Amino acid sequence: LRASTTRNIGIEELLAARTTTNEGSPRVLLIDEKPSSSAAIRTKLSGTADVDLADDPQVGLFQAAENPYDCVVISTGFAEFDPLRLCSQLRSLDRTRFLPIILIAEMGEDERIVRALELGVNDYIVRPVDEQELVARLRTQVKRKRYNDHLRASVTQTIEMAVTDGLTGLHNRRYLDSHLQTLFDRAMSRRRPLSVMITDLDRFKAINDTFGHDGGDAVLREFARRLRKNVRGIDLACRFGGEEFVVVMPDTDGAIAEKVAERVRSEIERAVFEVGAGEGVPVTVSVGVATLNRAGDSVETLMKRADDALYEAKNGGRNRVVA
Ligand code: GH3
Ligand code: MG
Ligand code: MG
Ligand code: MG
Repeated sequence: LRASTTRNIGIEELLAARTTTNEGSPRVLLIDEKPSSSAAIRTKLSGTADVDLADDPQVGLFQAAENPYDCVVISTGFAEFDPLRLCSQLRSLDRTRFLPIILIAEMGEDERIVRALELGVNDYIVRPVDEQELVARLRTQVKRKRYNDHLRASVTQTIEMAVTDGLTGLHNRRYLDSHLQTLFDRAMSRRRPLSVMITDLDRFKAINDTFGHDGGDAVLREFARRLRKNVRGIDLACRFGGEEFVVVMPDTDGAIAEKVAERVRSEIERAVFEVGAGEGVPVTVSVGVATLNRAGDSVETLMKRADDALYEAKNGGRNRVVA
């Protein structure tokens, strides 16, 4: 039942990401100082690609970093600038690290070509430039680049899905487990405060019973939205499981954490939650807060204290914060 109502994540999204290939005309940046040469190359590529021209290597470098090109074509023979330096600059910038580079070399420049290939140039062509050869080499590079872009995007997406809760879009428990220790260690070594709060919706079973599982899910999504709105960007908010959420707050002492928790509690109580067509249901939440402030504290003791505080909030009548 859960799987059918939770946002469908997984293989379908991955497949979708892989089949939406970018089929537009390749965008090429030609870096060439000589107008006669650049005009000739441009003509040869005119039916294949949209070509921008940079007649200055440094301007070209900047342009390549700022625009979504599919390939850079560098013509050798700059008067005062080593084209190989341009190649290594392109390879050292994050924005152009994976951008294909094709070098157009003069006949007899074998040594320079070898060095260029060592620097990460993907392919080269020797003058006089044969149009069909240039087009074929360009197409190969663009195809490879686009395929790699898609692989990179789907790997990124897979990683994001693995640490995201599908229902609420918050981080999931796996992400919390892998980051809490890091945040804890950082706070310890910098002698900075660190607080956590655990929230648990009150009488949530009754919401499910009355409005169905989908109604319950709608409440969870809205709860997550209000929670996120009331904590800072650097706070780590996650769905811990079911209707329990955890927020880790770096650089936050107990007094501030309690205020944040109280703000969350009152924002939940303040307005009814929509469940289906125009139906509003009042929701409340109980919150336990704990702060890293004891010698010998660990992630486990900190979480235990927050959990004990939550238990106390429940026992004390719910819809309250215990810090
Ligand atoms: P209280 O916390 O105030 O003691 O009462 P409660 O009714 O909230 O009690 P409990 O924490 O035991 O119940 C949580 C319920 O949340 C049980 C489970 O069916 C429901 N639940 C867990 N995960 C989901 C989910 O993803 N969607 C929906 N709709 N319900 C869920
Ligand atoms: Mg619970
Ligand atoms: Mg419970
Ligand atoms: Mg509950």
